[in-house]
Amino acid sequence: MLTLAIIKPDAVHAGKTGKILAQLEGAGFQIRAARLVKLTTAQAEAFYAVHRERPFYRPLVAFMTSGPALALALEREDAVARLREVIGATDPAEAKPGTVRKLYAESKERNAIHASDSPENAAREVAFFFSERELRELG
Ligand code: 3AN
Repeated sequence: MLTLAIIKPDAVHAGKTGKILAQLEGAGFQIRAARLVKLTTAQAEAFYAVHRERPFYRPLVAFMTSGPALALALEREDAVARLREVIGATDPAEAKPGTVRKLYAESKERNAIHASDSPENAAREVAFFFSERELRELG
C-alpha cells in the first residue's frame, strides 16, 4: 500500500532531507515516487483545505509555500499507520523519542514532515502529487 509523505520546507532548508530519507528507508518504506516541489499558494490551500477554518491555516499555507519541499509516495505493508508511527506526534514536544518529528521538527507548525492520516487521504494525497502513469512507470 502507498502513503504520501512531504519533507517540509523547514527540514529541506535545514539539510535534513537525507537523514529523514534514510530513516524512512530504514523503517522499511520504499520510495515509489519523489519530487522536489515549491507549492503555490493555491496548491497549499487545496492540499490543506480540510483545515481552512482553523486559526493556523494561513500561517500553515505561508510556511508550506516558503521553500522547496520533497513529496514522496512511499510503499510498505500497512504504510499509513506505520508512517504515522515513524513521524511521531504533530507537536515535537509530544513526539516519542526517535521519531522524525522528535529528531528534526522545530515546532508544531514547522514540524519537518507530513504523512497522510488515513487510507482515503493517502489515495487523495498521492494523486495530488503523482499521476497514475508515473507511479506505474516508476514502480
Ligand atoms: P498532522 O500533520 O500530524 O497530521 P494535522 O493534520 O492536524 O497534523 O495538521 C496539519 C499541519 O498543520 C501540521 N503538520 C502542522 O504543520 C499544522 N498544525 C496543526 N496544528 C497546529 C497548531 N495547533 N498550531 C500550528 N500549526 C498546526
